[in-house]
Amino acid sequence: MSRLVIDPVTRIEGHLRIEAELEGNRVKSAYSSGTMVRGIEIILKGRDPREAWAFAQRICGVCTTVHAFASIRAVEDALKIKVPRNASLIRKLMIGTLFVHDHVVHFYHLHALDWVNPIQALKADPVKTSELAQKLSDYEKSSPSYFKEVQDKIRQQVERKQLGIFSRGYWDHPDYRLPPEANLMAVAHYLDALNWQTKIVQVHTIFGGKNPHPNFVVGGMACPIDLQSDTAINMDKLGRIKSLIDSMIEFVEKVYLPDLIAIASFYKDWFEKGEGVKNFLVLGEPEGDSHREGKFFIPPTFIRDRNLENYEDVDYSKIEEYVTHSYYKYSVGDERGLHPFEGETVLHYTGPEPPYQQLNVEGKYSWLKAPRYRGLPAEVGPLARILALYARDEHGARELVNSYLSKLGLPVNALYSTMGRTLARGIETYIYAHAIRSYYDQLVQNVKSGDSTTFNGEKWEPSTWEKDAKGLGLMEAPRGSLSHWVHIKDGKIANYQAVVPTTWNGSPRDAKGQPSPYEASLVGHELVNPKEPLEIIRTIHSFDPCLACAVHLYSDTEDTIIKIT
Ligand code: NFE
Ligand code: MG
Repeated sequence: MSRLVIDPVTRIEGHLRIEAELEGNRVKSAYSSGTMVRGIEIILKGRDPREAWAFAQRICGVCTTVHAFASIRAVEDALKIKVPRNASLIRKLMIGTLFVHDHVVHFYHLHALDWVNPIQALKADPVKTSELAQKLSDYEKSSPSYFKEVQDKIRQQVERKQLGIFSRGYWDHPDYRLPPEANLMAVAHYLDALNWQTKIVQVHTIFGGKNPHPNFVVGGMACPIDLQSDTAINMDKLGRIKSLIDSMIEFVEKVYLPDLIAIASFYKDWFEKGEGVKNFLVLGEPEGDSHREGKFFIPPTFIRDRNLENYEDVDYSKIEEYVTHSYYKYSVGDERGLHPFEGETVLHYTGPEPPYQQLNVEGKYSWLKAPRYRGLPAEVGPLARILALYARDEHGARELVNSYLSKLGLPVNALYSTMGRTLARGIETYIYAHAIRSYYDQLVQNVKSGDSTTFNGEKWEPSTWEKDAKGLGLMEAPRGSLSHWVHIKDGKIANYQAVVPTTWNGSPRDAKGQPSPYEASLVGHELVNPKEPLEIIRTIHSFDPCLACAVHLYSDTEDTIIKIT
């Protein structure tokens, strides 16, 4: 038995270490460790809840906006504030844009090079590449000269031995299977997507002033609508939004999804590997802004042991976080889980002195807590959401899944895998891209009917608030279910907890020793060459890790950071 260490895992956000025990070249067990601590939850304590979003948003710069929305929704829930319809629709437009942006960036810039080899693109014939691209879709950039230009760019980099963004890949690994033309097409789209993504975030800059970290406000949106004004949201700006939405739909339909299917067709065995924990959880994306209205764009759903027929509704009181194998200490002992409203965050580092060779996986080994639902580990994210929509037959998910899987000649069970996760993310992007168009139409209709309110100041004054209030803010973020839990007392934040997608998926083991989705998904992987553990990277990347989201507290002086009672 030998121990393989990957630290840091790259092309993710934050600091992730994977240790795997190998028997020969086969992964027998795996451990996932967040190796960085930061400080946000503690900073919120004692602050005005109306400004919490601005701090919470800084938890992460990748899923920019989601922590702001979860925070705003938690505070609005606690203070029972109703959001004007325009503001709700604008938020939905921004959330949808984030999904399309984030998933496309993940596919090309964080995940594609696990399957695509840019060096082999040099052997491609640009004419044949153009033919291939035109067979897959009628995207306008598909001429032989376009692909030749991209190829010349890569050749220059290789000849100067300055690979830049493509440096340090495992380019000699034998399991890169695409023909040269497919490699060239995918690399061209990698570069194209880099440009495209800078444009579509304008949806955020128009409504929120900037990106990352747009401006928001509890109770509505900070952008005024006035069709006669030059500076407010007017017809000009709405027209710009419309063309950005068209560009998103075009890119998803003509570039992202065709590339995804083309690449996946060479890696069909990856629809049988990397399955994870068999339980899937969606805490829910409200149709408006409050989960209390009971209407959901993505309904709260728990799927136990892959049982799609008997999916379950979600009981939010059944969420608990464990610290048995995490660098924290609970007053009730480290074997028990705590609900986020009763959560404690007391740092307790018992790991080896860095730099170290190996984690002590029998004891504590990660800065991530271990959230569990009804005591079970559960995968959150695009695959969980697509399974929930498939089970409930909503948003056309069944037809979409069946049609993409049938192109590949695969059954529904193929979703429970590394490539299945990647496909689910693509299908979800399609659903969100089309939803944005409908939110846009609703917004324009509402504005044209004479309603221009984005903020009405309802309950802005702390004197109107209840003395003691608790709120839950739900937000399906690109990587999965995000929940913010706030306790407001006498106008100030008494306690704040965020339970985050990457914490669900990338946690360490819990009190029962149950592995997390990351840990379970690696077992059984056969490595061609343990010195280049591409197989592990493929599966870990399929979850799209973000460790900054998952660990977000810090103290260098105090032992006790935050205690929620
Ligand atoms: Ni930092 Fe995040 C998303 C959130 S993942 S990217 O999506 O919330 O833990
Ligand atoms: Mg937390």
